[in-house]
Amino acid sequence: MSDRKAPGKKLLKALAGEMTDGIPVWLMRQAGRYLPEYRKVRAEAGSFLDLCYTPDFAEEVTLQPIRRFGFDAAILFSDILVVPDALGQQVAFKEGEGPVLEPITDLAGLAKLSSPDGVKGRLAPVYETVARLSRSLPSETTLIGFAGAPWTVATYMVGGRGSPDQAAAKAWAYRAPDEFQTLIDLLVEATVEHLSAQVEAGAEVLQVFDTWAGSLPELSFERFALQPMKTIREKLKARFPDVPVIAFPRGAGGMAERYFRETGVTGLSLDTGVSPAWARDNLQGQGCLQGNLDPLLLVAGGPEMRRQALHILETLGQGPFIFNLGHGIVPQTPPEHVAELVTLVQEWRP
Ligand code: 1CP
Repeated sequence: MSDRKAPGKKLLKALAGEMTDGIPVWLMRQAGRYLPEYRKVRAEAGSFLDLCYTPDFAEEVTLQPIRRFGFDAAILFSDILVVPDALGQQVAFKEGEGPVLEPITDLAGLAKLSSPDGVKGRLAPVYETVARLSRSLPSETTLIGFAGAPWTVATYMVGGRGSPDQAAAKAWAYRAPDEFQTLIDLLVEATVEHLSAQVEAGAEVLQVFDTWAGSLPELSFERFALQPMKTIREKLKARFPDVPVIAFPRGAGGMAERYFRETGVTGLSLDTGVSPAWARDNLQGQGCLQGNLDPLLLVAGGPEMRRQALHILETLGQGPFIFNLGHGIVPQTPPEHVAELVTLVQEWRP
């Protein structure tokens, strides 16, 4: 494990429920196409997966936004779909199309996947990137490892690509819930292995992205979003009692309070639709919150971006809080707007 755990790191303090001098800030998808220096390395790497699996390149693009903006955290450059890739499902990232996988829609498809124990071996280059980052990051910067939540990863594995309604995964989950549960259970195991290996390589905080949690109706949300996160959290806690876990159950809405309490995660990342005052009154007592500026305000910049960022800071900045977006940075974002936002957050005091 890393020896970089300087007690003074602002992001770790906020996750420990402590007040910090200034609110820590990082942004989901802070490495990516909106940065010219990313596009350069991306072109050199060839395919997106080659970028993820080449430690020289992956380390470099993780560090780029830290150099430019001085964020309090660096998030490992990788993708949630390296897990299905490591399980032996065909994954490709097609230019202008996003991820394309060979869909798995039944038990016969599941039977072709390899065991979750093998994930650690096949993703060795990813952990090598984590180990390098843990040496190369500035001492005040926290290193975040991550994975997709089982439901969100399953939507890509079953649908074969991103979809607006997750219809393919829902079709299976509703037609044969116990069969679909087999896939979720496999992903719980693989996710715990993948996250554990990142901690062993030096990750100090883990974030689990459940991008499509909000499309599930209550009973399915309990079974396929809340329960798996609770199990992942328990298993990680048994192995690494001090490593904080942040969950991002995007679109959880009225389920957010139960989700935060019952999963036992350290921090909850709020999507753009959550009212900051509601979150302060109903969630912040349970732990650290993170969020939730609309990424499109960051595209627009100007007075409206500043006004809405201040609204979030003034409402949530009295408790343990990490400033972030409500979803990832989009490619058309001007880097100057990011610089302006970071300065605004860094200078803000209650
Ligand atoms: O250069 C490119 O063309 C690739 C674009 C890209 C990038 C920059 C993809 C393809 N993945 C990533 C990196 C990435 N993905 C990170 C690490 C870096 C960072 O945050 O700075 C992380 C944490 C992710 C997580 C991820 N991938 C999620 C969950 C979070 C979210 O944004 O909702 C999801 C759903 C994915 C799948 C994925 N990977 C890439 C794309 C275009 C997509 C979305 C596909 C869709 O539209 O459904």
